Amino acid sequence: MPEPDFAPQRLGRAHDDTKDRMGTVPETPDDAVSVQIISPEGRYEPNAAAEEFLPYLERVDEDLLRRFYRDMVVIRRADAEAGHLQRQGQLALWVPSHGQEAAQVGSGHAARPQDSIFPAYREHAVGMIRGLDLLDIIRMLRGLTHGGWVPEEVGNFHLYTLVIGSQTLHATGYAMGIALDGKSGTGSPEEAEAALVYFGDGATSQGDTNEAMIWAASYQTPQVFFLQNNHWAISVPVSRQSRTPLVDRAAGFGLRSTRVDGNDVLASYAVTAKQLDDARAGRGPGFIEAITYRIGAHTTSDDPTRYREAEELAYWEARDPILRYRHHLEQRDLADGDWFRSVDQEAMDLAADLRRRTLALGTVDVGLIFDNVYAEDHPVVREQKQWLAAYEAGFGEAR
Ligand SMILES: Cc1ncc(C[n+]2csc(CCOP(=O)(O)OP(=O)(O)O)c2C)c(N)n1
Ligand SMILES: [Mg+2]
Repeated sequence: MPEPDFAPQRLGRAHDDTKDRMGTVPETPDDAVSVQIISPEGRYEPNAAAEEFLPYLERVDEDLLRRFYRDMVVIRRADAEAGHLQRQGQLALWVPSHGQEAAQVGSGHAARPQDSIFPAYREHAVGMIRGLDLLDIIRMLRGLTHGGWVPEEVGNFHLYTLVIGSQTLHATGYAMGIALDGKSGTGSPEEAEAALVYFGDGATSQGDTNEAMIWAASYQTPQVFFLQNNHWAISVPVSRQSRTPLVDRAAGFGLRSTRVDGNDVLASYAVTAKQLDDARAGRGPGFIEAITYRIGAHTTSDDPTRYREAEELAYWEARDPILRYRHHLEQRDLADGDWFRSVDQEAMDLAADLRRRTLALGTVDVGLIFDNVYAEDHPVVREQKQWLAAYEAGFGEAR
């Protein structure tokens, strides 16, 4: 069968808006194989690359198999609700995770409670799995808090990092600390610690990310780099970012690497579980490239119709990770219509609760951005604060 036009690594070329000015993006040779356990139709059909990861599925009981589905549905609904709230003026920004649920839910569940997770800004599902109240993300994107949450209180899920790739350095530094404290490389995997860091295809072009991988390899840190290749860095396609499949770069750093079908929740789980256990056991850092797709806009400030084709979107919508996994549960007789309906209801209830609590959050005290500039009163800052107060007052009560 000929390779489809929208196969991984071929994406975006037609609408790369830098093409005319910067030269045509050359073909990226791509013979890297992705670990796949569930077929696109939902059948249990592990490919040869999946073999070494299958024992890790023995940890997944039927409840967890259903939980994967529940988490994907709930987060998709919550994500949509937050997008609506932004459109209704309740949030300054929202960062959609639609399409990336399997990559996040599989890997998020593979981490152990003692592990530390370093997200970028799109990992809402991982945060939820670690115990984060999604309202904390909303509070941040409403401008009510600069940070968001206390990692130790939410399963060591660290703060969202908008500076692309910088969380990879935080994770590597943290993982060096784990090693220096003797909390990895010894004892059982049930107790040893590791760090798991999420980043995007665009982040692989950042100096920070490359430095983090070099340090990780140099000091054999107990950590896993989890790259979600969603094919776009805002409007720049992944084909512009690399002449080789991104997974192939890992070997150059000396990292154990695996490419996984990121829309296959079981594969995402199994690959991450093995990589994390290897890291904990002192076998050094690992690298996972999860092939997935950003179905939505980059953020609510972005309009993807300006730079990508409808056909490309349709190709990936037909490979929806949730529908695929639903077929899988049905084929294994693990869930019936009532159960699927109860999950939909739970997702709707959670979204309604998020909306209710968002509307009760109150407004930002804009004066704070001035008060926190200097320790003491400053005439220019005072003048700016007064100007803004007068401007705001100009909107009257309607505001
Ligand atoms: C250091 C830095 N440079 C540029 C930006 C602007 N920026 C925000 S998101 C983004 C694209 C990131 O793409 P990717 O790493 O693939 O992650 P994705 O958004 O696709 O999840 C850019 C360039 C930034 N936030 N930080
Ligand atoms: Mg990306």
